[in-house]
Amino acid sequence: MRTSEPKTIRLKDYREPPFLIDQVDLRVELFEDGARVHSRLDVRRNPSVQPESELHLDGEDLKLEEVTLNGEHLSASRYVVEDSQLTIRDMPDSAVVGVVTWIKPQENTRLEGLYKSSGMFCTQCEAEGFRRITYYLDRPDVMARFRTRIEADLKRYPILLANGNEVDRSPLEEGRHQVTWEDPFPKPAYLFALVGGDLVERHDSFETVSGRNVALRMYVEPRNQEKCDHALAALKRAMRWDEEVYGREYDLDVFMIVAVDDFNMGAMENKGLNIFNSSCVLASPETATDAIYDRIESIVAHEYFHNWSGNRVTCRDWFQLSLKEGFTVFRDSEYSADQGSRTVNRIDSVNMLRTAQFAEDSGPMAHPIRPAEYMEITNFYTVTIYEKGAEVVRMIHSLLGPELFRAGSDLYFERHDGQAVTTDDFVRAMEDASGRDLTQFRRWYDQAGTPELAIEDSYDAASQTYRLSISQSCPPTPGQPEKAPFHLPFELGLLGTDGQDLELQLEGSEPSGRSMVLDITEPRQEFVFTNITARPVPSLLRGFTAPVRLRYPWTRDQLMFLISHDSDGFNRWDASQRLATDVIEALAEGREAEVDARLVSACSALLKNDALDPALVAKMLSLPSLAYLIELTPSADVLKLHQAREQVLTSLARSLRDDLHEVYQRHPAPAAYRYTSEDMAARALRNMALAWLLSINDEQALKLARSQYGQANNMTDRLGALRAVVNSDFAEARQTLLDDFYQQWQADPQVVELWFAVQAASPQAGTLPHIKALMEHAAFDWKNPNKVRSVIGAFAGQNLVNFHAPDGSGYSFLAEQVIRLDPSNPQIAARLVSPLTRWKKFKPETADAMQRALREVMGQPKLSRDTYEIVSKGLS
Ligand code: B3K
Ligand code: ZN
Repeated sequence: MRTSEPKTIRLKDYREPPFLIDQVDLRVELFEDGARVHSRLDVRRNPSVQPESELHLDGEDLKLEEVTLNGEHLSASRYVVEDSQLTIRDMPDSAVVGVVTWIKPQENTRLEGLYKSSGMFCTQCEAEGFRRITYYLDRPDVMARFRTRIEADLKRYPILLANGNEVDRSPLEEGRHQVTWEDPFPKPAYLFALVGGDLVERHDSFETVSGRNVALRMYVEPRNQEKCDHALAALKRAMRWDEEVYGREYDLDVFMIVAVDDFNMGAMENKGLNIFNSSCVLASPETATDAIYDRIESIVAHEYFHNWSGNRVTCRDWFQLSLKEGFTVFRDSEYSADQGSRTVNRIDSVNMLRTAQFAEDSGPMAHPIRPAEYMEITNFYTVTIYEKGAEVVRMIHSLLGPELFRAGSDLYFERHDGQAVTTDDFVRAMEDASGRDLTQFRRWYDQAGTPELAIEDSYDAASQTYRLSISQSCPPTPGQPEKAPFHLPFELGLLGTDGQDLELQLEGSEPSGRSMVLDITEPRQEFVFTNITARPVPSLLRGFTAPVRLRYPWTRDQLMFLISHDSDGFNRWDASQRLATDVIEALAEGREAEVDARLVSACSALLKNDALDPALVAKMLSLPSLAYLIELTPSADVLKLHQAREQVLTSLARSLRDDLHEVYQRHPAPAAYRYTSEDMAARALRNMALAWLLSINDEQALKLARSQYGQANNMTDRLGALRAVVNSDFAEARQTLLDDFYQQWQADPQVVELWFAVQAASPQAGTLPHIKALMEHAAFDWKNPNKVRSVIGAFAGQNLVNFHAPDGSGYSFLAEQVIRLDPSNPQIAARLVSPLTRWKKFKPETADAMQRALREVMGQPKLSRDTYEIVSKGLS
């Protein structure tokens, strides 16, 4: 166990910084054994706070070589160096503070600060990485202009990049050179970036709405130069979209994207110099699946959108993280919705929210989108801050409507340009522009937990009225036993007996169309609809207008009816999921022995339905994931749920075998790969049919899979065939294809990661001994987060039936890996351990074994702050 508990940082303790920094001049010398950072900071006292005589600069893992004040060496009595700070005594009102530090990027396995990834230098400074480069006021409310001069060996590192515009370059002695960059926009240090490497450059350009020409450049390792087209095309689409939808124009002369293989997360929005995990930016039809194409589209847009929502207007402190992340996720998901099918896009987001965020919100790490406290901020880059944060912004959008929302965002950007602000400033701009009062709505920012809406209804034939009552409650979360009611928009429709939407008229009001948005604010509200001639089927929470759980006693016939008729595509899908969930739960609990024929007929009708968007059909046919089923079940028995789900899958596949073959034939692969909604939907249906057929060991489907695998001109089809075979009982074919795949793609790390994940996530192939064997494989690399995620992360996060093996072996395995990883990369270790913290969801024996594994981690003498926070909260 750690000897001391890490300090808890609290929002209520926030104070303005006692000093400000206007200008930063950096000179970074890159060498093979380390880097020397010369920094000159123009520091002045913050006029709006009580003067302090000491200047405290943050620093971590730095070797201090020199301190100067206004160019004079500082005597040792004037400063103190401690573990995590440099203190300068008797600080004048303003001064140039000079600091020289020596750091070791080569040994930086945490991948925070300046580090090396496959031979290139790169940085990651959010949230608190800059303090690992030099001593600084490393907090987002200190915004400065940066000038960065990078010096390195010309041959090894011909490309030297930093934020802003290039202002100077020249050769130096001993085969070295320097490039100097200047960023005219004041920014917090977390947006600082630097890159040095031997990279190839792909050029493009973009003309902004006001006619300025922006150079777009993408820097990658030479072997990846053919994999840039999609990201560059997505970038240009995103730049145009932000001009059109938000009136936001890009502000520098150049926008750069760099791909690096070793990266703790997806990408980083550094000003003018976005750095991406290779797996989130590089793609070609042969190497990337449709899902990866979509992911790249949305992450490129997300990072670009941060230029306004995050960079020009940034966060005052890290408690405000959702200010930039929630808003930017909302922006990127609307962007993606505008590129393809809005409904399918919404389904994907909600699926993720209900599986991962609802689980977080009901677990020990539950926190509001503006948390009140943290030990390690890196642990708070969560699905709550991001995805629930985006849902909260979406609710403001629904409550205000698109025009007033746009007026609000215009006001927000205009009012706060160049400032570091709070979520409250964001809501206030929305209020001021719209005239709406969002006082009660603000509770979404400080109450954690997923609200539950219980719906009751009754129909009165005599008065032709339909009554709907909506009651809300929210379960307690750590530190918040009681919750006040939320303000939320609730869209609904009523389906008449013919399946058409009825005209909606609330008692005492004018008719309001065939779908309406109710304002929910009270613990219980009742709505009476008039002129309803027969009992309707309600279509509730259309488009998922609020991140809540819905309770309504749907009958299976009502769900069947919604599946066939609901005019809201999202709710059609939702009904299909509720029907399948109900059938699976009944089997798992032993209430039913056979799969309800109604589910079979609903799926059969879907397979034959030509009128619906095939992409929606594919989503409706996908059974709820095991993770989602667990999330819905108190005291979950994983094996029973898995078996029930498999029973449904195989019984559907057996009953619909001919239809599935027919669907497969009806969607042949076109000659060339196209990234279009239409082709992607066809691929989704084709690969789903294949997977279903292989789940019943259909020999004919195995032939189809082999030939699809061999002939595919794209990775979606190749991997789809491989995955279907890997998950089947055809053990020999599985091995043959896996070996072949590795042979063919071993030189491409991104594809090898897919190869790892397909095995690690497979209930069939991914048994614990096999996972251990994968970790011994030559391509596995402990230092590369993508490899760790694609084997250990995929096992614990996606291969739930093996991870939750009844003997607890999955848990102790995970604990062991977390312990091993924690000293070198605590951020990844802390992420990896979280599945164990969900123990309360499971039946008692399972919960006990999971806690034992957590205690094993907790017993380690030198646990990082990151892992300590997750594990200690996870045990409470
Ligand atoms: N802002 C970064 C995330 C940084 C995570 C630091 N641990 C990427 C993004 O959300 O755009
Ligand atoms: Zn972001």
